[in-house]
Order: sequence, then structure tokens, then C-alpha cells
Amino acid sequence: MFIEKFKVESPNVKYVEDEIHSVYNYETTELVHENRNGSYKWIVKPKTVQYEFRTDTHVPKLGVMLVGWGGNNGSTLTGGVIANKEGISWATKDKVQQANYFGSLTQASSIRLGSFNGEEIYAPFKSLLPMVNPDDIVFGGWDISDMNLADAMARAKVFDIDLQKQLRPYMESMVPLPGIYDPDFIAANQGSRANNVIKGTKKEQVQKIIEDIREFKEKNKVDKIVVLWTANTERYSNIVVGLNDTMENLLAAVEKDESEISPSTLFALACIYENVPFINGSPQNTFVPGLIDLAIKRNSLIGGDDFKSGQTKMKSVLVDFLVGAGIKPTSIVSYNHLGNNDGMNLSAPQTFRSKEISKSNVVDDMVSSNGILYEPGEHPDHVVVIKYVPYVGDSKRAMDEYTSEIFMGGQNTIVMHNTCEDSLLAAPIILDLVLLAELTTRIQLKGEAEGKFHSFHPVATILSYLTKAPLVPPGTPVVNALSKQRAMLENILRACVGLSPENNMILEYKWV
Ligand code: NAI
Ligand code: DG6
Repeated sequence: MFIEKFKVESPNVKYVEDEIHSVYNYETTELVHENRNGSYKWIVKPKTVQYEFRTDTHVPKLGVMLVGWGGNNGSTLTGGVIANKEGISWATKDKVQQANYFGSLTQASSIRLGSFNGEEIYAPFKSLLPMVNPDDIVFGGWDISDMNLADAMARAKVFDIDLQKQLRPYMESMVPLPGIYDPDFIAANQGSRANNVIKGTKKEQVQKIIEDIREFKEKNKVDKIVVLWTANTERYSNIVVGLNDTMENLLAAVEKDESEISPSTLFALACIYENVPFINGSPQNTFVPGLIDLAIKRNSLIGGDDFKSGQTKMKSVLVDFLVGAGIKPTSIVSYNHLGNNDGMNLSAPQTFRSKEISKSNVVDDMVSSNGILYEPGEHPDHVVVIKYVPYVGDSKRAMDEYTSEIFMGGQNTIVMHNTCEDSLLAAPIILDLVLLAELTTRIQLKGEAEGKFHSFHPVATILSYLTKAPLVPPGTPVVNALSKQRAMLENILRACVGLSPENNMILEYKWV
């Protein structure tokens, strides 16, 4: 059964004006490696730690500023939200299609609440805590191309033509602000697009982005802003001691107009100065150590990297299943070809390398979780290939071959072929990222020994489900397995309303 809304009643939860307060017992384990009677032993001690969560229930009017607003993802998300808000439907060759949010965790997925009269009861994910309604978001942003969003949508060739015709009047007047263009960081083939760029030194460019954010907030009367990078994939920045390795060095490097600071790092810097959440949807290392340092010191939310939309999502499910089933993946080969502007930009070796890195490190946690299958340091062969094939446009093809060792020396090969419009996968993920980033800034927590509440760590690991290479604070484990990432996010939100983690034991039905 599916219910739309619910309220938790518990001595541990209080709904007060503008706030939900919950006291939560976090069941965890403490590990000790100690010498007992002359030999080292691992001792595992279950323990309970009490936390308190405080969630501000006042939902702000939200502005979302996209870097790369006129790209395929930017125009698809903007058009998709307008279509949902306006209740637009359009004729396809098969049927009359209604706008929807399929593919969005917050808008189109559900959570299990429990059982009632032998039936499982589910509710919308978004009913867990008050979240911004996508209809109420004001979109804006930057692009190095000055094309308005209606023309950008046509250039993207993602939406059906009948839908494009209906969206055009809403999107014609939307024109991106000038972006920061540095040809050294993206493919040379993007040069012809760059007719809308901010001039000046890097310091002046950061200042201009800050002014843009302030003006957008003022003009649109929004309470909060989230900025998300969905612009071209950049090459990796070199991490250089004295340049971008610490906060002080990075800020000094901006003052000196050093060339090795990427546009995405400058955008992120401006956001951190403004205490505006910044999310990186592309694979490059925008978050150089000095920038992470700054975000932590200023307690400004950052999250990334690289939307996890199709092939990698499957990978983080399939490899988790295989390793979890005691099967040993030994070779993973992933081919992609696509024909959109992202594909063209990735046809340059330096930008491809950024994507190759983020697509390749996605099975590490699953492999290292099983010491029966893998020796320490052993990994499956893992190859990633991306080719630009203009004809297929945004309809990306992904072909994967997974070879595994099975029982008694046997071999199993699974082959997968996935065809899908890339931007229709990415747009709902962008929506989730901004909604969840905003929500995260309204949650505070307090451990039992702590005197006061504080916000989540500014490096937002809670967003991991949505990214290929989750950004984590230094010294924190990276989790790539999709089911664990979802459980982490859902269970934290459940804790905020005093609900236990979903443990799937269903003990109620385990006796006669
Ligand atoms: P796109 O090439 O259509 O759009 C990127 C836009 O960014 C372009 O309009 C370009 O003019 C603009 N741009 C480039 N540099 C800029 C700058 N410095 N400032 C402002 N604007 C700038 O690409 P698409 O398909 O929208 O993808 C965007 C990014 O998202 C790419 O990096 C891609 O790798 C990444 N991504 C996409 C996924 C998908 O499924 N579509 C999944 C994972 C990541
Ligand atoms: C070619 O791989 C283009 C990329 O931008 C991908 O489409 C994007 O990174 C999505 O990757 P995945 O692995 O999540 O499908």
C-alpha cells in the first residue's frame, strides 16, 4: 500500500514550530585489536551512541544557478521542471506523454515505513522531511555560450519536438550570464562556443561570480542559492605544493593570477566565500586540497564529483551483487559512445583522462570488502573507453563486459548494452543533488558528549548516491556500492524523524 504522508509519534521525536527534534540511538560497533594472552585478537564490541537531530522545517524559496546552464543537462533540467510545473503533455508517436520526474530519488522513489495488516506500507521518499518543491525553484546560471535556453534546448536535441514547441515561450527569455572560459582546461573543439565570457584576472572573475550570485538572489527574492557545475569536463589541475595545496596558497595564487587554477575551482571559491553550496557534476578535481581546506574552515557545503547516471550506476549495483554473492569479478570492460557536446569535449585526451579516472575507481570499496576473493592490493582489470560518434547525439550507448571467476574454476561473462538519452538520466540527478544539498544545510546534529548542535561536515558525503567519485573529507572511507549509498542517505533522513534504519529483517512474520 502506498500512502502520501505520515507523522512519527514517539517519545524521542518532537515536532515544534519550524523544527523537528529527534533523539536517536545509533547502534554501531567498536573494533579493538589487542594483545590477549600473548596473541593479537580482534574484539568487536556493539555500542550505542546517542545523537540528537534538529531539522529546520521552514522550506526556503530556492534559487539554483547552473554553471553550463545552456548545455544539454542544463536546458533539459530547466525544460523538464517547467513542463512539470505547467502540467505540460505532448504527443509522441506512441502516446500522449505527461511530464514526470522519473529517475529522481526525491521525487519518484519511495521508502518502506512498515507493515499494516500483513501489507507493506510505502511512502514517497520526499515525505520523510520537508523539502523544496521543484516547481518553486528559480533557475539561472552561467554559460560561455550566450544562446538562450530555448535555442539551447533545440541544439541539445533531447526533448520531443512537440514538447520543445510548448516550452519555447517559457525559455526564450532565459539567457545565461557570461562564464569563465579558459581554453587550457577544456577541449580545443569548444572554442567556437565561447562567445559569452568574463574578462579580467582570476581575482576579478571570482568577484564577478560573487556579484552574479548576490544579484540573482536579490532580483529573484530567493532565500537560498545552490550552485552546481554541469559545464564541460575540465582536465585535471596539477596539484602543486605552494600553489593549491593549502587554503593560504590557493588564495595567494588567485591574487597572483596563477594559470593553473581552473574555472571550476574559481566558481567554487566564489560560492564558498558566499557560503553557497557548490556541487561538482563533472569528474575533474575542482576540489583541490586548498579549496577543501577553505570550505571546511568556512563551513560551506561542497559535494561531488561527476553525476552517477547510467553505466556507473549499473556497475555499482552489479559488482556489489557479484562480490556480495561470493563471485569474483576479474575483468570489467566498459565502452561508451555518444554524439553530444559532452562527447565532443571528451574526445580530447586530457578531458577524457578526467572521466577515465572517475569511471575507473568505482569498484574499489566492493573489491576490498572481500578478502576471500581478493588478495590485498588485487583488483579486477578495469578498462574504460569513450568514443565520439556525432550521429547518435545525446543517446549514449554503453556496452559492458563483466568476467568473473565462479565455483571450481568456472568462468562467467555478463554483457550489457544500455542505450539512453544521457541528459534525461542526468537532469533528475541534478535536481536531487540541489534539493538534498539544500536540505542538508537545514539539519543539525549533536553527539551525546557535545554541548551544542553543529551542521554536517561541509564535505557532503550524504550526496554520494548521486555521484561517481564521492568527495569525502580527508581520511574518510569512500563508499561506492549503490545500495549502501542509498541506505546511508535514507537512514540519516529517517533518523531525523526518529525512525530506525530499514533493516529488512521483517521479524514480525518470522514465527508461527
Ligand atoms: P554540454 O557540453 O552539453 O554542456 C556543457 C555546457 O557548459 C556548454 O553549454 C558549455 O558552453 C558550458 N561551459 C563550458 N565551460 C564553461 C564555463 N567555464 N563556464 C560556464 N559554462 C561553461 O554537456 P552536458 O551533456 O550538459 O554535460 C555537462 C557535464 O556533466 C559534463 O562535464 C559531463 O561530463 C557531465 N556529466 C554528464 C552526465 C550525463 O549523463 N549527461 C553524467 C555525468 C557527468
Ligand atoms: C561518456 O561516458 C560521457 C559521460 O559524460 C557519461 O555519459 C557520464 O559520465 C555518465 O556516466 P555513467 O557511467 O554514469 O553512465
